[in-house]
Amino acid sequence: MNKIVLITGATSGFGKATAKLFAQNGCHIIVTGRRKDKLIDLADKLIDRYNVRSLPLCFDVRNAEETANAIASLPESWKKIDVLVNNAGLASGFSKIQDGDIADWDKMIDTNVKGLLYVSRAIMPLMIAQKKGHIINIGSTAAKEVYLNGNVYCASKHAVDAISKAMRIELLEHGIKVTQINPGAAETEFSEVRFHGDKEKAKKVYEGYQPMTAQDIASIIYYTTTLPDNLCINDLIVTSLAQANSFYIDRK
Ligand code: NDP
Ligand code: 8X3
Repeated sequence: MNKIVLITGATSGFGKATAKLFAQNGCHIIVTGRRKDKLIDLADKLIDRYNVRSLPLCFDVRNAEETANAIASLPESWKKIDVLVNNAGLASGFSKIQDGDIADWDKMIDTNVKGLLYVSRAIMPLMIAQKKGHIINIGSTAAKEVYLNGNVYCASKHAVDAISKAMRIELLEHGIKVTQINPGAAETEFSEVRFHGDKEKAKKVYEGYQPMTAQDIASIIYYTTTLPDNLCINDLIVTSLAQANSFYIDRK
């Protein structure tokens, strides 16, 4: 495939699995995240296993300046980004608004909404200059529905939904594809982060049914990049067979 792909949040979960799958298919990968050791380790593995180029780029998407500087620091050959996967994100906390922790809200809004914007703001001009590109925003079923205690996380993902729609309109004349993928429950570090490291609570989220895996989501992300140039999957919801939506999971 030989494309250059930049993936945010590649140290874990969907991002890591996506980096591996694109590399397996011959793409060159810029892996980003905050955990430098994991980024370096992943980039080394991609190079060794798949014989592709890979560049670790460590930055916190919540920091506008750090993000802009990191993208600007890319060597010119790496700036020809074909695919941007805006995946970095998190849920933090699970309580009603009246009981909510404001630090959790800031974290989610700063990462899921502002971080996605900062990364996109830095990369969209590069794609526009190339007159091609594909932006894949990771939404959620929480971008489409609101569930009890999901409030600010759902709001942040609804914002991603609006941003994807805006990008699609504004990038139309530049021939740049914008895809939003909205997964339901998938077992990654996501729930552990949401429950602030409480592994027991995190495990319960996935009990009694078969949740999706990071590899499942990676295969869907990859698939959307394999369509002919004139086709774009705009918006896609994907859940495990046991999940109907945010409210109904068939737990045995
Ligand atoms: P993980 O917790 O496994 O991975 C999250 C990734 O985001 C990590 O690589 C983390 O890297 C990165 N990240 C978080 N905060 C920042 C930050 N401030 N700056 C840079 N990178 C950051 O979760 P998932 O793989 O499950 O989640 C990926 C995306 O998918 C998120 O947007 C999430 O909201 C969404 N999603 C997840 C679902 C699920 O059930 N798992 C379902 C629907 C959507 P690091 O810590 O190294 O910075
Ligand atoms: C992650 C899925 O149901 O926890 O976005 O919101 S859910």
